[in-house]
Amino acid sequence: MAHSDIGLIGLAVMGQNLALNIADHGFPISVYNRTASKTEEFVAANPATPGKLTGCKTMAEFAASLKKPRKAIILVKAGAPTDAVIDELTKVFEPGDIIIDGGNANWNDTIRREKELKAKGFRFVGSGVSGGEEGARFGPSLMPGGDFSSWQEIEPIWKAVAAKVDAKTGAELKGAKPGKPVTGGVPCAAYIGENGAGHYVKMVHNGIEYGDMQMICEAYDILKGTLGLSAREIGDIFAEWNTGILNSFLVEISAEVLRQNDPVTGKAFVDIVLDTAGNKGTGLWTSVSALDSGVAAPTIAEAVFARYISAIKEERVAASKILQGPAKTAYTGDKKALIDAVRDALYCSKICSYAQGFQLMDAAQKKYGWKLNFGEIAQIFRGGCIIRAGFLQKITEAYARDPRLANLLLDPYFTETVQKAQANWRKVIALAVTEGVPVPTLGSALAYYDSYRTAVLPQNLLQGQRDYFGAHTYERVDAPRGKFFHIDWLHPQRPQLDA
Ligand code: NBP
Repeated sequence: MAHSDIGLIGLAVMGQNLALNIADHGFPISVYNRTASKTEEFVAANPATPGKLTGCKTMAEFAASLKKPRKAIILVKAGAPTDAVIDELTKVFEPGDIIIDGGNANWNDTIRREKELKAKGFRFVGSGVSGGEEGARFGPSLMPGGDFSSWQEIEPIWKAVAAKVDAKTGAELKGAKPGKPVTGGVPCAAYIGENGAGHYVKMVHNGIEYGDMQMICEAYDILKGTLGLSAREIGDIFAEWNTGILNSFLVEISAEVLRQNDPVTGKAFVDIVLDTAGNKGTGLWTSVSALDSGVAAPTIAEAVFARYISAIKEERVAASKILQGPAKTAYTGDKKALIDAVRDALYCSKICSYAQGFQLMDAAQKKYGWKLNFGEIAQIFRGGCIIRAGFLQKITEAYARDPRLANLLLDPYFTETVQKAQANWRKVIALAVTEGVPVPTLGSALAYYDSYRTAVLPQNLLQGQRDYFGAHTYERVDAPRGKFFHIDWLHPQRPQLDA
């Protein structure tokens, strides 16, 4: 029997599409699903893929069908199901074989699994897979982390199936069809780092995605709330923005969603969608990681909170009958100028949100000893994934200019862009606040920018408060950093050096 190059476990949406993508690139692949009927149906529905699809009824059959060292991708629900599948694989695999988790695992789980599997002689890769169903089918963004020798084994497959971008412009190469994948270009797949690095970067990608989505929603809300524009009119504005610096998958699909009519009532589709958002937890993980790491990522966290507050619909409806906002006023200024200002506010806020995400990854690499290549990470985000956007090329270029850039805002391109656009950004936030339109992410991004660019923040007073009630000590502007003082608040004329 001819052996498969690789195997895949878990034939739900992601697994089926990734398996077909791998097979389309000519790699023979074995597939296994806990519910065997799904395997049979899947193989029967795809009889003539360029790389042979082999359906397996048992784990033992699956292991026996693979070339050695065996490679298996797990695409099942994250958490306990992934542990269960790993456990079963270790019973049929041999030391040296490679187990790859392509699910949305928490990076801490990936670090734990890698350690446990290494002790048993297995190699483990935690690979972020971004792009949803379509990305998995025609080119996802892939963020593998783990043992480097495993990466060398899977690299040809990862680079073949990943999305591709133009080497110069960074634009995604499109047009893949079943059996006809795109060729050429730079693959959106690169080794990220050891153990949990791939899943960590994928998680931050998702946190950034939360921020992008919410910021676009706030831009829509401002245009609706201040100019009274219809969903279709805002859709047209977004479609135009998508041809410029805001060019991105999320702006593109937002335009389409806004221009869509509800098939039942004929009304604008968004006007019949209930305004309560769910989440699957990766934005929460990103925010918790930021808080744990002592990194300011307020825009990403605000995007998570915005979903939470949206979810308490009944409470908000009740509150809306009690709590008054400002009286609505008709906008009397230049409408075109305001639309341009909202575009600028969105772009500046996006820069701040990404600056936060990249600072978070920087803190993680220091904590875990990873060596992250931020220019390459921005390049990987350019194709296949949900946050793909023209502006990521600017990030790649910024890190090419300075791989140790402390904050994206300090790169000359971003410094100048925000400098030029900040008057518009401030005008939009001021208008939103005056009109009572909530802008948690756009507003927090501006507060982040103002905090980051401010040499003296009011935390001098805060340290005074802390020293007063808790003897937490303070540093002085006229003493070296690291020397701590305390005032005896009962006799405040006698400052003391804290021992
Ligand atoms: P799901 O996350 O819905 O998982 C369904 C699969 O898990 C089925 O194949 C199911 O088998 C299998 N499974 C479960 Br549940 N418990 C199992 C167990 N104890 N042992 C063996 N198999 C088990 O699938 P998905 O939406 O395709 O996502 C797969 C992974 O990819 C997840 O980690 C997800 O977070 C991640 N991801 C998803 C997306 C997306 O857009 N959906 C994007 C990026 C990453 P069964 O058929 O026997 O029930």
